[in-house]
Amino acid sequence: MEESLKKVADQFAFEGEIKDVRPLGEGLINETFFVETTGGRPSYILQRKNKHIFTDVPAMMDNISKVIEHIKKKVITAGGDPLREALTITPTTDGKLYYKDDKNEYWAACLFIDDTLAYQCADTPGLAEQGGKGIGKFQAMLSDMNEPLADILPGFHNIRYRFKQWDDVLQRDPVGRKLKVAKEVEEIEKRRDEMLAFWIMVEQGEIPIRVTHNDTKISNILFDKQGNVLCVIDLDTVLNSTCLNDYGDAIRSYANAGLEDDENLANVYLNLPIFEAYTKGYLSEAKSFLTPTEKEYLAFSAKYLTFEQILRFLMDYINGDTYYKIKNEKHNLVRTHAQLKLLQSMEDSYSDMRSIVCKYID
Ligand code: GN1
Ligand code: MG
Repeated sequence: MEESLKKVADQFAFEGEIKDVRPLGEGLINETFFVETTGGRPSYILQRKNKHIFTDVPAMMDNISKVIEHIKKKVITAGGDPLREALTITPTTDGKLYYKDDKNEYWAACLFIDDTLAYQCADTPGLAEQGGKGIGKFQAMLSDMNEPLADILPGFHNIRYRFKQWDDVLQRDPVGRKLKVAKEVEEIEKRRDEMLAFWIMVEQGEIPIRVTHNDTKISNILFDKQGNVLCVIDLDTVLNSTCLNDYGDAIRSYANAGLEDDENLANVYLNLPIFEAYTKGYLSEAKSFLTPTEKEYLAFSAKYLTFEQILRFLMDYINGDTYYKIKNEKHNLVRTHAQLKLLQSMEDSYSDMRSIVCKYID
């Protein structure tokens, strides 16, 4: 184990002696490590938060802590296990929610939940249904949380804000890639009005603002070994936004028959049985609190979030790969193409998607 990592880990109130600290996971933003301790003590997750993206880590950790506290109360009232059905932040030895090191990097830690599984794709409808239940339940537990959260990522799923960034990057074209992606740019532009029209409904209050997760891909849910959903993880992006973001982003991830960055586009399409299973699970928990307008826009939100992700990947490519971690210089372009293929497949299946949602609304 790296000496510098051990030094950081020593700042946290971990039980037992630290035996090893090693890299874990596939996040596109933060650096994540697994902390193993001795003597049958718990393991932990240690993360270096990306301070260029999360510019106010103290406010982010405060949001996470408030959300966790609210969820734990609900779990306890329902007779569940608050250490397994919710994340638990491990503070520093001086009781803080994060540690700032001598290079001004921010670190945070939480308890590792044993005997759990995380997935990169939803192989079976059963798993997708459980994932949908997990997000529906997460939102339901937070539906009476009135305390506002700090807006640590302004405009995160706001397409008006994203188009502002997009117009700026296209105008600057800092690494001269714009002309090479003229066709892809055109795919964004031809959907601009349709996507903005949805966000106007949010701005006008026709779609309510709630407490939401905002990064609901399948790898952000833990399942137990029987395949039941246990708990939602990666709470960095908990914000006040629309529930439709969470549903749409989850469909983008669960119901993609291929990978987010699949190089073989033949693998990528909307898997309707998985879409149906996720929707069934989600609505079994969420239909009691969603408004008729939210229900009406569920299918659209899958297109919206997939579109937004295409825009973000392509914008990062044009901008010279400053946001997402990449494995090679074409990576953001490969991601763009895979997500565009998924969006086209959703557009082809849109009337089926709407009929499926209708089946589970009441
Ligand atoms: C990022 O780092 P990770 O994997 O949790 C991103 C999400 C994207 C996702 C795409 C703060 O999430 O918005 O949907 O990559 N998070 C941030 O896989 O930008
Ligand atoms: Mg995340």
